[in-house]
Amino acid sequence: MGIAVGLGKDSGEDRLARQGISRRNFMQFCTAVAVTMGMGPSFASEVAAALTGRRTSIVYLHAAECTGCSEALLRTYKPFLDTLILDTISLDYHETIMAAAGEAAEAALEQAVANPDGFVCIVEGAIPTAMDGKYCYVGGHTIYDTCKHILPKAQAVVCMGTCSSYGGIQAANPNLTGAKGVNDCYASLGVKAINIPGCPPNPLNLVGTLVAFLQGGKIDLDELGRPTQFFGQSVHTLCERRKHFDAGEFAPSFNSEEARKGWCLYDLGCKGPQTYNNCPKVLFNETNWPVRAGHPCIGCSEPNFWDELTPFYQN
Ligand code: FSX
Ligand code: SF4
Ligand code: F3S
Repeated sequence: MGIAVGLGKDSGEDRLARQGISRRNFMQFCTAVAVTMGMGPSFASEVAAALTGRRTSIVYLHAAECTGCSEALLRTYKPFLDTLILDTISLDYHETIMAAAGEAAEAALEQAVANPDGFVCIVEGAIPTAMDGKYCYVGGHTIYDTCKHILPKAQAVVCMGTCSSYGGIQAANPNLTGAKGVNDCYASLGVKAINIPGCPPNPLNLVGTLVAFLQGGKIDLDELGRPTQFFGQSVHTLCERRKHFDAGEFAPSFNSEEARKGWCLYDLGCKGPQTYNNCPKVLFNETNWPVRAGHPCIGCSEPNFWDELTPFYQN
């Protein structure tokens, strides 16, 4: 299977080859993205074309968070997702992984935002709004102000994780910092962020969203701002333990033979029926997902799950 575009000088494929990513591995990854997007494997060549075409400038901002979202993005078992991301997009500003620091980092941000070809802004973490946003300063500015200036200029804003999407744990009761999600904070400025919730979110949902953006198609969002192609079905609908739920077979404890045999974890607190995400289909690191590993879904991609879906466990 060939890569349709970007084969000129310093093409995406050249850049990947320099990083030791074979075409075979790359196409395997593109197939995983295609399947995540709900398309057949033949769509992989279009994913490859999108990822190896023009390098889109990305400004990646960190607000109030645990950085687990970036960890999920960079700690994939296939060695190449981080390389792929860094080499197929132009990650012009990312506070946790860029080499620049201090004034050089500030200059990198200004330069990226002034890019005449535009930029996509990814936000990770909630926006503290109490006390004029003083709970989160980066480079001498509150993240509230930084986002206020930058997000309206972006071609697209993507929220990576539940915190930037809806506030996450920072917004949990009593929410002393007044933490909010991006759309809650900036909708009045015309910002309409695409939300990729999950704590952490699945990196393939982010890559799939970027591919859809690069292809220029319309991204259908649900009423919570989530792309329906990734968040249109409940965890419960996609769950491999579902046949046991339907048969009334519920594991009595985490350590039971029934839990090991794959019986449903509903009686142990599983929130799969209230949670919309594609974890059972996409898996993390193409390896596993919470319920298969014997852990109930805690609803980590739903707004207010820390307050509304607790206690996470019943026993
Ligand atoms: Fe939130 Fe991301 Fe959870 Fe953590 O930064 S979605 S606390 S995994 O890392 O923002
Ligand atoms: Fe639904 Fe959870 Fe049972 Fe799976 S384990 S079938 S998601 S209740
Ligand atoms: Fe989160 Fe539930 Fe998936 S806890 S990772 S949405 S299985």
